Amino acid sequence: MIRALCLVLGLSAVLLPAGAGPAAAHNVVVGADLRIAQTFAGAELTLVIKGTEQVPGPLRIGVETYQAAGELPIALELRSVADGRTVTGRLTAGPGDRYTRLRVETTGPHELTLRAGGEVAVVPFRVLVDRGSMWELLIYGGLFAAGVVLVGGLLTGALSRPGRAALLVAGAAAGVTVAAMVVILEPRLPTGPPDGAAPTATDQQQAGRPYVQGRVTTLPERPAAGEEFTLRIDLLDGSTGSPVDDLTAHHEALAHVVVTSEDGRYFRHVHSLRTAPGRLEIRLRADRAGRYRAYTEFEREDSGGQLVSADFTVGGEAASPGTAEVRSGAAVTRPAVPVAGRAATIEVRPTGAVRPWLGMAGHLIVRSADGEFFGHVHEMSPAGRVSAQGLRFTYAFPTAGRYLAWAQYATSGGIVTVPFTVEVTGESAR
Ligand SMILES: [Cu+2]
Repeated sequence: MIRALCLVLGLSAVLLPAGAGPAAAHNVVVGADLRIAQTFAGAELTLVIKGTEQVPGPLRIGVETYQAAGELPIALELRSVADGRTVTGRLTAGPGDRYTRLRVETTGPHELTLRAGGEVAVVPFRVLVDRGSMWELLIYGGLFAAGVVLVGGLLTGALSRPGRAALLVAGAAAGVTVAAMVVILEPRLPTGPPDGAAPTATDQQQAGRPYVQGRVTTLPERPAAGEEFTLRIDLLDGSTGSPVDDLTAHHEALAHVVVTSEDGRYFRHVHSLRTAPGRLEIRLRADRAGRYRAYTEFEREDSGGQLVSADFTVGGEAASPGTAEVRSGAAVTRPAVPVAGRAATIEVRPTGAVRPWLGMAGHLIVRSADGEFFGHVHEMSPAGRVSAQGLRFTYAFPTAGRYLAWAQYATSGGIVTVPFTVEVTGESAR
């Protein structure tokens, strides 16, 4: 009997760590990493804030480089919103992953400021730590009680009072049973919010937050071909008009910005920097004059994804109208001429080992020839395990016509963009 109890105790000890699962929260998950893509001084980086288990304690902060622009020194400043306490550090982005540690003293809202190449980004996030649930107390409490009663039982047994010893052993068994049940059930039991979590959203917020009005401007107002300019996206709440500053990281970014020229020869998929509450900015350079369209994808907390698109003009010498570059064989569509409204498969053979980027193996960006329609499709194979056929995208083009498409993936050498065009036929053509 006692040997059997010891076995159960041993099993409980083995099961315990598995029971202490991470609690989910918006934007950050306790014990998990926050990953936010940022385009900094022409480099495509992903800022990583490692999940932490202990506060006060060190917070690991790093940058992973997907498209390098040489070595890029970054000054870091971490500020607690609650008490204003600030710590500073340094990182140099470059090939590979670079990490440093900054000490955090409190849980709750923080701001991480990054300064590099004359640009500044302020990333808001929350430091969350699991509070330890009441169920864990039950586990430890049950085991502790069992231990005490068991020792009592052994001593009583040694003093040859078998009746009382049996009673105490039964008590120990009850304690172990409670602990074991909680260990088994714990992943399914309710836990409180982690320490540092945002106040629970109101019912109204949970039903979805108001639509965002995007105001897109360029600085200068009319950029010149070949010169750097800033694309600014101001996000305003559709009902109050105040800045929208509750973007949640989706596909590893606060916002995904795609800029294409009217003819599709210019294509950039970049990750804007948050420069002020509700304000996103990205530096760009367009080499030819003409009309351009910027598509910005983002997601508010407790709300679905949203797309804001806006046109702007780049001045200078008028460029001769061109057509999107088509690399035959780089992308294969099945069927060769997709039918509107029916799923088609697009296969892209990568040039090297694929490295997951923005949380997945590949991205496909699709635009109608006139730019009015914009779609973003994801490769569905598990990260890091791309099939022999290469990257596979499944997509149903909405209407017949000509589409411009760009497949993107990352290798250790950088981000590869494969531009191609797709002619889509109408249902009746079959
Ligand atoms: Cu993106």
